[in-house]
Amino acid sequence: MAADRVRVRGLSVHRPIIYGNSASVLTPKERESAPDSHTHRWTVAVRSAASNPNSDVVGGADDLGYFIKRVTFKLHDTYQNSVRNIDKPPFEVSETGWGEFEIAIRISFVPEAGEKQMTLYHHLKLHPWVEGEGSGPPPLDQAVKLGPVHSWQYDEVVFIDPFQSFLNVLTSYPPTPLPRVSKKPVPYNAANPASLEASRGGVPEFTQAMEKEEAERLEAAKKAVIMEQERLRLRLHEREKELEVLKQQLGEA
Ligand code: SLL
Repeated sequence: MAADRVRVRGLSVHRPIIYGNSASVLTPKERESAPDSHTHRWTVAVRSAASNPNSDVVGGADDLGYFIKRVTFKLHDTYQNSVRNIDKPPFEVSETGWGEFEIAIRISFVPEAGEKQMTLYHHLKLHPWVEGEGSGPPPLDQAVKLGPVHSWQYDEVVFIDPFQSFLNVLTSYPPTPLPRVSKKPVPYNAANPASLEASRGGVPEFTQAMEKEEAERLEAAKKAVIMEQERLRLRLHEREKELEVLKQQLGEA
């Protein structure tokens, strides 16, 4: 085996990413050139989690091309060429449309990584969050005032026991650190109407605090799953006992 195909055991290297979308209502002028039913312009993307401090873009401070070879976005079948392969950064697709749908995002890694593809799912979000369930999205004229909608998810690509050669690549591209504290504490679903400052140009940021919150959410979800499992196990047990009793009764009848 070539020396560089040796795995460095016991080591894992992670790279923070975000995936999701931003969306805004088409201006009257844009609507003239867009297909009739289209109401929104949107961009779905996979980016580095850290944002460029001098830009409004969510995430994307680092170019991920050193470990991502291709990102495939599978759009709704109502789109022409619904499978979009993006082979270089920025790994994103911009479109116009009228509806929300689930987008499968497949990340293929550079061959040196020796990693399998990874698939993420994102629900394209066009409409601002509104208070109260079942109230539906606000009308477009209101949505315009709320500003762009952002729906982003933080994640980490983890390379476990990386090849020595790939580890060298990874270490030569250290990720831009996430800010310790948010300069402008704006929730990342910046379209939350409760946070109007978000729509006045605040840029949602991913911070170490948010990373921690995400870990806590995962931990809580894990606990909930275990409890649910236990509950179902008990119920199954009870039903099995009931079944036994019924079988016996049948036998006696
Ligand atoms: C819905 N399940 O019914 C969703 C589907 C599809 C959205 C949404 C563009 C289509 C085109 C478009 O917005 N598709 O280009 O004609 O709400």
